[in-house]
Formats: sequence, structure tokens, C-alpha cells
Amino acid sequence: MQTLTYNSFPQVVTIAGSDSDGSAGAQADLHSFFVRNVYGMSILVAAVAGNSYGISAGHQFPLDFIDAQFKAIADDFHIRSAKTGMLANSELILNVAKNYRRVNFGPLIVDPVITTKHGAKLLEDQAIDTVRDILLPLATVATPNYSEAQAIVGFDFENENDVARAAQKIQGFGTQNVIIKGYHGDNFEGKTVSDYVLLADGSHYTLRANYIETEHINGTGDTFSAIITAEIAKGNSIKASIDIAKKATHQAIANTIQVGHKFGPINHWAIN
Ligand code: PXL
Repeated sequence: MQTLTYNSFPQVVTIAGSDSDGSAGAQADLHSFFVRNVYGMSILVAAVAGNSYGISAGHQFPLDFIDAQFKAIADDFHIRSAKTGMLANSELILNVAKNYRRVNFGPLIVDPVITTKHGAKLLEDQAIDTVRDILLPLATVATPNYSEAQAIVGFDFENENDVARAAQKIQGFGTQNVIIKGYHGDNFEGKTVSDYVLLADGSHYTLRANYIETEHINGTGDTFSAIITAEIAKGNSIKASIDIAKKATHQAIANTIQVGHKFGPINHWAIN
């Protein structure tokens, strides 16, 4: 007879917004979880009407409905790690933090989403303080891109030393491990981008990759943080999880698929 061990399969959850075109937000997270062999769930805080041209509308879900989603998942599943994506405003951030503290979802990966790749706002300006004071202290890993990191720390980066200083400042807000993604500074002409990684033990390194010229980059940040979440759920170290996520995201950007007319999604099938 087969012995049943409930919840033995690695399970993860994204706490994020839905993007109707499937390129970003919770949908990109779920694609990422699927290709990295973890069972993905979603707690939706909001939804946007989007396509490859951009976002035309957004809608926030009621707080008690978000509470109910947390409860539904916490009552039945063993979530090994969780991530946050677009949380839009302070009210939603505070609600998510309250719920996350009550449940046992394991390490939290915070992707402090502020804008889309094409500049549409996904976080109210006043909510940056709430990200810094409430969300980042809960983060095992935070994955801001360089412009999000600049907004969080309150200064602009002129060189790689500034990026390192920003990562330390973010760690000072209570985040254990910090990755500042996509800094290109003066190197942009040379077509390289670098991600600065500061680990909990104070060690740090820079991941460098060739810049890929493509309009199909929707969901890149979501995917990067979702894959870190998946790898941690499977028992990988933080450093190994970051390195796998970097390689996977590169594969997904480098092997384009054609979906929509303009700024398309990255390709999760290219990830191995
Ligand atoms: O990629 C950032 C992102 C996150 N969450 C939602 C989005 C987007 C970008 O479009 O729509 C819901």
C-alpha cells in the first residue's frame, strides 16, 4: 500500500498582483515555479489590465479577501518559501506583513516592485517608506533593481561603490541578503550589466552578464525572484539559489518567443 506523506512535495506561494497578459506579476511567478519543479500557489492582492503595450487599469482586492487567501493556504499546505511582488500601496503592504507574521511560510523573498520595465507605476510614492520600514525587515532576500534600490536608499548611484553602499544600507533595514540587479553605470556602452550580491554573512560578489538587446523582457524581475524562491524551497543555499536564478533569467531573455505586438514576455521554456 502506498504511504501518503501529506505535503511532501515542495510548495511555494507568491503574494502579488495578477497581470492579465501573463507576462509579469503572479503569472510570471507561477510559470517560474512550474519550470523549476515546485508547486506554486498565489495570494493575489490586486490585478492589472495589461498587454504588451502597457497597463490600462488596476484594481485592488479587499483586505478581508486577502486575509482569506492567506488562511486558505496556511490551513492546508506546507509552504516552504514565499515571495512578494507588486503590493501597490501602504495599506496592502501592511496587510501582507500582518498576515505573513501570522503564518509559517518560511523564508520571504521580497521583490520591491516600483515600476514596470516601461515606466508604469506599480507602487504609490508614499509607500516607499512602508517598503523600507515594514516589508524589508521581513525579507530573507530582497531583489531590487538599481532604480528601485536608489528609491529605497534615497541616493543615486554614480559607481559600483554606491551600489555596495546601498546594499549595506538595505541590509541595515533588516533584510538578510540583498541583490541589486541590473546596474550598468558606465559599462552600459560595453553592454554588460552587473548584479551586486551582499549575503547575510557580509560576503559579497558581482554577477556580470552581457546585455541582451530585446524588447521581450516583461517579467524579468518577477522571474528572478520567483526562481530564488523555488530553489530555496528545494533546500538550496541562498547563494546557489541566486546563481541558478541568474542563469535561468538569462536563458529566458536570450531565447525570445513572440507573444503580443510590442513588449513581450520572457521565455520560461528556455529555462533548464
Ligand atoms: O514586472 C513587474 C510587475 C509586477 N506585478 C505586476 C505587473 C508587473 C509588470 O507589468 O503587472 C502585476
